[in-house]
Amino acid sequence: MKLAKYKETLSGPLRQATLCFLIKEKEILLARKKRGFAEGKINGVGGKVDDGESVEETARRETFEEIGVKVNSLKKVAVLDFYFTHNAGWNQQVIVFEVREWKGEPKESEEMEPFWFAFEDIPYGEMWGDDIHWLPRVLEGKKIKASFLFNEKEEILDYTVEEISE
Ligand code: 6OG
Repeated sequence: MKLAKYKETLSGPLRQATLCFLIKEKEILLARKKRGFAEGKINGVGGKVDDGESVEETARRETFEEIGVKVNSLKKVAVLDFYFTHNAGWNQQVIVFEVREWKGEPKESEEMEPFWFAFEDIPYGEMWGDDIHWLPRVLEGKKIKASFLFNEKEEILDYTVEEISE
């Protein structure tokens, strides 16, 4: 199945979620998800946008809930559209932010266990399969727009990745 064909089967906009990566020098904060959707995977921190919330508000709320850190400034670095052939309920648009200024030390919560990784040691094998296709470019300072179609084994069937100037 190709992305274009799959998208023809959908109606209405994607629900939105956020994803934040704290960065200090050449290290990135990633966290192991302890429960729910994608349990066991390593990812940035974030979650679904609630009704009436801006994506920036969601990013701040989720980062505080998941790792106890207050975000000072957010920079939008990517917009990722995810589609799942077997479960359209998981389809979502994820707005990715880089965070370089925050208050507090990242700490474990019921949902997330955070760790710092050097950029060259990012554990892509334990992350969502899309990450290797865009995160390295974001860490080089690029802004990315991408779409991914996954099958029931969470394998990528089709994807597009482009750099944007916005
Ligand atoms: P909750 O449903 O737990 O929020 N997310 C993804 N992140 C990456 N890197 N790849 C994906 O490929 C993703 N799908 C979702 C968005 C889910 C969190 O996981 C992110 C949210 O931060 C499919 O509330």
